[in-house]
Amino acid sequence: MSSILEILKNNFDASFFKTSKEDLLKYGKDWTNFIPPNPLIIIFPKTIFDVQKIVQLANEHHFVLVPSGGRTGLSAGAVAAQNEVVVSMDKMDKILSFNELEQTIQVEAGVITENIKKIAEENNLIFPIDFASKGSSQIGGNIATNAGGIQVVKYGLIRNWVTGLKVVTGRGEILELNQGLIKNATGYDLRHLFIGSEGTLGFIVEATLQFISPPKNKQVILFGHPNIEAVIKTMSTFRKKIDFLAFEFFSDSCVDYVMEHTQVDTPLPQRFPYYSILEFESNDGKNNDIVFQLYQELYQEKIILDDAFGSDSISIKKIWGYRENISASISSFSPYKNDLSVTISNIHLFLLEIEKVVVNHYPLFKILWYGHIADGNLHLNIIKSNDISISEFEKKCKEVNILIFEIVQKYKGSISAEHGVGLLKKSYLEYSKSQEEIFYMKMIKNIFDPNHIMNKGKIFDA
Ligand code: S2G
Ligand code: ZN
Repeated sequence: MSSILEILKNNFDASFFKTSKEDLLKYGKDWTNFIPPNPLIIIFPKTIFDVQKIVQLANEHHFVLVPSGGRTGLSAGAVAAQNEVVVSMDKMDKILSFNELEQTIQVEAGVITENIKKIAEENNLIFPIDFASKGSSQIGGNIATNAGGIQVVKYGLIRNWVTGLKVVTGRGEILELNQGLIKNATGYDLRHLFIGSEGTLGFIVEATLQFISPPKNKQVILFGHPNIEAVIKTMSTFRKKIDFLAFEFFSDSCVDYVMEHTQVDTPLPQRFPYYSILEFESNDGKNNDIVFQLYQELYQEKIILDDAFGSDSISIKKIWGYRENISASISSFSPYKNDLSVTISNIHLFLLEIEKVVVNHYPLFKILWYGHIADGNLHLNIIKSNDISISEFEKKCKEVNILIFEIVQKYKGSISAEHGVGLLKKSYLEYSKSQEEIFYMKMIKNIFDPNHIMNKGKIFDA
């Protein structure tokens, strides 16, 4: 290890490094809590050529690099537990250009997501990727995990909004992928291999991102429901008649945490087992009429039991707060997270089957359901009861994971809908990917990173 430090310090001056115990702990991990960080050193490249030099040294001297962005990951994709060299993009945070005609922005990988969204809004546009961690996540990490968030049902995943990508491959080559073109039919689109690659093929160092005109006159309604079937029935009823911007759900068990953490009152005068949030454009009131008529039908059928409507920014923010603040409100309780997805028609039976398994095995644990139900994506968070230790809790959760993932496999679902595989979900990959698919992924890894210096051990053991 000392020779690696020597090699790095012979090539970069002290301003490039952080080595204190606090910094090693801080930069050696992400938002996951179950794997202790143990990095060798943290290095902060300032240019693409610094990144290229680091990759070349890693190949020559065979040491592993862990790319690090905003460190908001939830599958330990940015955890350095094996004395790796963490390469933080914090100092590669320049906004390079904004193209008014193309409505695109060119940024370095270390730019904070929210700053990109602000620049779009300053130009009367939006960057249509929205999630709770946007204030600390970096765009490079969002792209490396193909981030989603609450507007995927309308705008898709970040993959749809990356028109150009500059990368340093695991071989140390700089590739400029797609150069911002809308159309480019010249063979394999390598950009899409790097999007979602979790830092295992190389470093994302720059991106060209597409902005779009904002929706007009957003309307938001929070509904109270008797059960999950009612949530699904509400989603499918509205989906048939309007092109909504978002449809999210959460169980009542989430509400206590959000009320405690954000000091808000109850979402509705009465508490209900489930809630959903519908966001849509008014469309000169036409959609409001449709929604109101459908609401009345669903209310008659007791599918919807109550509602709270928001059309001004304050009420919209308050309503979204019940959903967007769940993750932050529960994080201090070290929840065991599962981020699952199935096709939409399977959600109802899938959720009920998982809930049955979880309740049978976790009678004392709190079960929190929330997520992007219109994408088929459910976030299952288990909160530990006070009667057992964290390690006992994690052991029990891992035991039940097998039963949960068998149900995922039965419904041909995904063991990780949007948070990536990283280290936490690696041992369950086969529940969602065939042996043949994993073989091809490993072959692709060998092409871009033949010496396995890039985030070794993440997603799979190459
Ligand atoms: C969400 C955020 C991370 C979490 O709230 O949609 O993806 O807590 C999550 O699961
Ligand atoms: Zn999510």
